[in-house]
Amino acid sequence: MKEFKRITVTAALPYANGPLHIGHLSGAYLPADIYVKYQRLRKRDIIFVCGSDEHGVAITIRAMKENLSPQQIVDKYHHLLKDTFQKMHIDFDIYYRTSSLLHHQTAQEFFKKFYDNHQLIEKETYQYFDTEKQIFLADRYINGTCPKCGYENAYGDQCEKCGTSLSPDELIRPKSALSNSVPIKLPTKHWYLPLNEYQAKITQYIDSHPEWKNNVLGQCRSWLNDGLQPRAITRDLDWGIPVPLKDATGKVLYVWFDAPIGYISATKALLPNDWQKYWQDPETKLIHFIGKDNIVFHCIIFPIMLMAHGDFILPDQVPANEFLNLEGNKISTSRNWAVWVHEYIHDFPDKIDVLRYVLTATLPENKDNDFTWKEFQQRNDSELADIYGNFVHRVTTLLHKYYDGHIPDNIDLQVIDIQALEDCKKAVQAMGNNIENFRFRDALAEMLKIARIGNKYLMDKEPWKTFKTNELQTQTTLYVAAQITACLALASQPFLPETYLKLKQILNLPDYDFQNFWSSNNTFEILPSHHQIDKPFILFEKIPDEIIEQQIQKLQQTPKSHVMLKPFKNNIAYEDFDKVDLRVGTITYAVKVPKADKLLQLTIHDGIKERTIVSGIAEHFQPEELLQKKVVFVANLEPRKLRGILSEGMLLTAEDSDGKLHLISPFGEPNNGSIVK
Ligand code: B3M
Ligand code: ZN
Repeated sequence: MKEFKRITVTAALPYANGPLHIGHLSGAYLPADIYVKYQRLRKRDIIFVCGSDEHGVAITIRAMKENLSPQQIVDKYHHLLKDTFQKMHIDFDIYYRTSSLLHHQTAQEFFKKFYDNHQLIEKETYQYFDTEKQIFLADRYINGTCPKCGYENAYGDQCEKCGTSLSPDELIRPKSALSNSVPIKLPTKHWYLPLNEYQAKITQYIDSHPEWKNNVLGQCRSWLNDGLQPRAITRDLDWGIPVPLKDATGKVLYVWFDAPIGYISATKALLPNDWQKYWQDPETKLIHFIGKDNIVFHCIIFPIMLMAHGDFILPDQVPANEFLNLEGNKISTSRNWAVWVHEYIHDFPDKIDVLRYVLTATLPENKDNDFTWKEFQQRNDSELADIYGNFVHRVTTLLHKYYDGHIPDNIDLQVIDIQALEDCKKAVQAMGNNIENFRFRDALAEMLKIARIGNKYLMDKEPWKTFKTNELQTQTTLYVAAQITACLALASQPFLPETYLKLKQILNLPDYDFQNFWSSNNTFEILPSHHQIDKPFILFEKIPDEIIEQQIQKLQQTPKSHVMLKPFKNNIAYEDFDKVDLRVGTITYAVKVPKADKLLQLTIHDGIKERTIVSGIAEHFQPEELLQKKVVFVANLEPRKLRGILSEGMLLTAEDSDGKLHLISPFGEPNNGSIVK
């Protein structure tokens, strides 16, 4: 393997349009963090950069949905993301943002260099244009019928029903998602990066990395086999980095053009005078940690951008993970089928390491994997509490019981003792080797193996028995057991940062050079004889069934928060709308429907008489607060019985993105019975 002087590690820039879920952590951030923490222990020259991806349609759609400006959206989520990473101890050297001036300049410089060197193709094409809103429509903003499955609300880039990726031209009966109008085609000019010109070079580059993961190579080869095409690197959008040319008003850089450059901008912000070393020196190893949906961008398109620029090194490794599912189903932001990391932190503030542990143990390294709350509990109880915690607790309490918390002498070292230490050392080395090769699950298993070795060693030597018969041996046993505990503490650092700190306190851990595990000597001493340790405490509590049940329930009755904007319905004739008799009324009485959590029985004065309406709003309003409120209701719905009560109409409500209902009330004071149209 080639030796490198330094390492640049990036983790995919998350879109600042929503919170992190466990799939994000296990796809990219956790493995990256373990890798970096380990390399820092080995004293390698390494930087770890990340930041929020704040451009693109993902942001503008979220902004529309939350009724905020794109800037407000990225501000809100950037801070949430940053805070969540910090609390999970994902220790970036910098967490930057692509809305920063420095990044805008860096991305524009790339574009300008390509443009000035005539490396771009300028092309006019016909694109859908919304005449009402007066803008060109991004693919996501066009709805229509899917040509494959007939689903009526497919997007211009993908049908969510059958999963086919589409282009807007393939949609049947396209319409604008912004105004619902039928878009027209207008010519617009864009700049393309001729990926096809790099086909040979990039194929050679991919071929020079047979050590990459199979899932990564597979995707790259299939793309290359299809043949590369010129790709537009600009868009008509009012949010993003302006194209730095005179005749380009209203045009911005395509988000996938600017986002990977964000890694470079982040490095510039971190090391204003030294950043080139980490991006341009061939003795630097560049590693991108990403999820599988980003493979092509990092293995083909970004490397082509770097080649085209000419001053940069290319990624040396792209250890992309597959997907993490949740309780047997795909994680879905729009259906809120997810474990949100900030909510986990809120619910389990003292179990940060437990989540890190379980996610690492179940990383989708080679194929999709499943997270279940039961497995979470089981791994916590039987691995962290029973194996890891139990070992540490036994050793530290015995040291206090027999030796007042001092590390005893080791005069009686025998083969079995030395063997235990050697085994631990081998486990640490295997752990390191696995991390270097991006096998984090195996690495974690080696860490736990140290605790297993320790437990077995104690069982074999039974110091609680020898204490009465052979005290010298007990001393040696506990000396060795203390070294194993300290070794476990050190090996835990990349995986379990909080547990490491606790152990550091309990063991009163002196500075120890982790590098010593790689030196020739087979045994090791971390805690010298006579060293005094602190009082032990429990590292991992078992998790009661109720807590797990609560999480499973929360998932199942999850409010529809973080939903995507629902697609607009198809057009209807005016006559159809006119059939609906909407009226103003006043609520004169409200009471909960017995044994129905969701229903309120309302009496509404409709201008002529009082009528009863049963409405599913009981979880959102107290009956009292509704009294004398003016509302809008459907007056001519076929009456129907709900829970034995005849309901004569329907109240109008608006459901927001968090699933909360709001009443629709008239502005002003129209009479009861006033027609709404
Ligand atoms: N924000 C896509 C994603 O979050 C994108 C990654 C950018 S990495 C340069 O999946
Ligand atoms: Zn479809």
